[in-house]
Amino acid sequence: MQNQIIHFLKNSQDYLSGEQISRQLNISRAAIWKNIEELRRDGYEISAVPHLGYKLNSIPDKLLEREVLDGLHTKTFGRKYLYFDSLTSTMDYSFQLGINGEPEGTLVCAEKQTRGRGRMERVWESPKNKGIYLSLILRPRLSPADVAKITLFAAVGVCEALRELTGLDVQIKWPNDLLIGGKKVAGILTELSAEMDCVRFVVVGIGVNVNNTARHLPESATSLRMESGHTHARVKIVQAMMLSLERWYESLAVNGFDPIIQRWRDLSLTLGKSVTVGEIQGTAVDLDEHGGLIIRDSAGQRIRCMSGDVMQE
Ligand code: BT5
Repeated sequence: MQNQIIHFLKNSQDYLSGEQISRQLNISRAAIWKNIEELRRDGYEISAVPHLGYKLNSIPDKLLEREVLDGLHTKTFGRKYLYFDSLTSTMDYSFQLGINGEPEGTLVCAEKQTRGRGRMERVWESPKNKGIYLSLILRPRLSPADVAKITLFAAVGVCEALRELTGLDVQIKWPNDLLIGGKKVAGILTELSAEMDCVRFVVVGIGVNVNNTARHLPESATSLRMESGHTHARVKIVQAMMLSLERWYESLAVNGFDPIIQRWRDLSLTLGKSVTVGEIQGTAVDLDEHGGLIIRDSAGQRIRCMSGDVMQE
């Protein structure tokens, strides 16, 4: 009912009388009032003037389910949406959902994380209402050895969505960083539950710095706001990321991994650069068919890395 009331109010330039709403939705004036109160508690600013009715003045800057689903053009990704004011980490919550059999495409989102994490239990700064912190459950038909592909697929999907929506030059640093001007704007974390030869489910965690200021970020990081000079609607970014991810995921099932690798190469900040990954030093020359990074060392040998932190020029 609240969704319908908000829908009416959004589509009305002027005041909408209680009588109009009541007639269209077939509910009492008292019920309208009760729902309006609940919407206000969610943060919608709605003015009520006697004899005129209701008017929507502002929508809260929150990733509420009704806002994310309104304008989400996916088939499955994000259609089941679980929203929290605060979680320790969207990864922990989603992993439990995965174990409980939650379907592919289920999306978990939190306004802040108290123990947001990166790889190897590193901290992911997750200040309230500033960034996007979400986890998506997938059930790909992949062997555990191929799970690096999921990180690359997600990097391509998120990178494209951010580029299209903001016009900023977002690039991918192997394997899981998205950078603008050499600073990290988003990170991806892939965790899986698997048996010997098949993946049960994967949780793809995505953190994007959207409206953060430098005060809320490590020095090596940036945000969409810091790069563009203005704030961004986080709801639109979640919607665009889900659509882009779903398209690339469908492509992965139908066309295999090659189109993703090709797109990854275009968006890559790593290929062609001098890099160091652990003990290995050389030039990053390509990705292999499993998503590993191929480095050519000074002796001309091609070495494959499947994980690690890349230090690059
Ligand atoms: C990542 O790890 O880049 C993966 C980050 C994934 C975060 C999402 S948020 C939703 C979901 N729930 C979670 O708990 N996690 C996922 P890694 O490559 O290990 O990078 C971590 C490093 O990035 C840290 O050690 C810091 O140096 C830096 N860092 C921390 N917070 C950052 C931020 N907000 N922006 C940019 N860099 C950050």
